[in-house]
Amino acid sequence: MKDFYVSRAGRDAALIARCDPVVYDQGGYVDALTEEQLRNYARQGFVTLNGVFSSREVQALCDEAIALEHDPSVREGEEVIREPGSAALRSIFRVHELGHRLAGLARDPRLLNAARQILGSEVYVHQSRVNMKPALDGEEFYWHSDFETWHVEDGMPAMRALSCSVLLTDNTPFNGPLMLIPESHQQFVACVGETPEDHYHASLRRQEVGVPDPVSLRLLAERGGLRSVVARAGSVVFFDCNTLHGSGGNLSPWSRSNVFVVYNSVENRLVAPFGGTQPRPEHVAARQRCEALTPLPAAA
Ligand code: 6CS
Ligand code: FE
Repeated sequence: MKDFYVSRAGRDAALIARCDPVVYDQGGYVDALTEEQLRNYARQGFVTLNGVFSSREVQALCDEAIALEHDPSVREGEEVIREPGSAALRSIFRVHELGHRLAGLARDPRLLNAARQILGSEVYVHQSRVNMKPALDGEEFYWHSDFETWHVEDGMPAMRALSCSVLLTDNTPFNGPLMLIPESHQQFVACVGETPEDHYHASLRRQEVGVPDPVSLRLLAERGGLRSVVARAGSVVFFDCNTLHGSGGNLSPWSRSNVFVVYNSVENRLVAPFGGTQPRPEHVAARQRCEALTPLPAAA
């Protein structure tokens, strides 16, 4: 399969123009987002919807995430990633299979139908996680394109996937809110460096390989600016697999917890990693369990 997005191939950094649509089938596959929301998503590479989930729904999801965080069998499992500078929990992966309410969230029509509309097909969960960003301890997620990793290390062929971040706590200017570079989804930043074997053990704690070079970052930030998603719990951010994003450390005394569900098109299932390394495990990149999801009935 031709590789349109060569990265980490021992060459200099480069910007490669995206050759995949952003919104497939002009959003005609299913009705979910408004015309304006779709336009915003296509133009800037993300869209924020405020007040999607009620405080009762958010509280129930929070309770489940906290229960997972304190569950001894989960804490010892491979799905748990700890902070680089402490033993505090940074992320729990595969939460859509570990938690009942989180499983329902992945099939909630408010999320799933938007993903089906944008990706123009049926979809499955490529990856899910809760990023806990604990109070005073949660370190940054450096700037990156998820697609660069999912293409090179997971074998995701095309840019036909998106992340849906549901805010479980208020995201404030002080607790490390998600930051994005508008319009950066239109350029693939080819990264320098080689991928170490089993790279995910390090990269999920602190990513240093497969991150954009400062010149490319500056160029794309000068073109599109920087946007920080400061929003209330219950808000949702949909962002394209190739939109550059990151988040700062949490210096506030309150944790910032967001759950991420990554939807991939069933037309874009993983092949052999384009970087030539061993495929990453199932809890980080689904290969076995990738049947199309059916939306749950809308909440009454
Ligand atoms: O490697 C990955 O799949 C993960 N890394 C980052 C920094 N974002 C996406 C994903 O959680
Ligand atoms: Fe990411």
